Amino acid sequence: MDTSCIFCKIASGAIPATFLHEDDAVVAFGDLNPQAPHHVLIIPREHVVSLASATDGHTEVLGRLLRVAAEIAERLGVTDSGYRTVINTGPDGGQSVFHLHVHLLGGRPLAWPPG
Ligand code: DGP
Repeated sequence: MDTSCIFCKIASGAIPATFLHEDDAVVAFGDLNPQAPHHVLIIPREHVVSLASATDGHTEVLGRLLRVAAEIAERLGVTDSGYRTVINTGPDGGQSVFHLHVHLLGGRPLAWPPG
């Protein structure tokens, strides 16, 4: 745990949040600044700064993040309409919180390419 990391504090329960999913490795909660009717963040409990700093040792949890995203999408009822999963990495990727997270966005058509 990185005591200065907001997502570590959420994952540990130090900052209260409503989890849409929690298990030993992963938690999911709503984005503070939603960009779609459904906007969920899925994060590892472990403090991993970004996708760029993940290692082969994180292969299982990386897969788990995506499986949990698909399970939540199913529960939210957006599997058929579709949704987007995004991992922003580093400055050009638009990453603003330096704890690896997958965005799950759904509930409206999403433009491509992104800005
Ligand atoms: P990114 O730009 O990819 O690093 O996305 C970070 C997201 O995290 C952004 O959409 C806003 C969200 N966020 C930042 N701080 C908090 C917080 O304290 N709680 C929640 N739920 N979301 C947060």
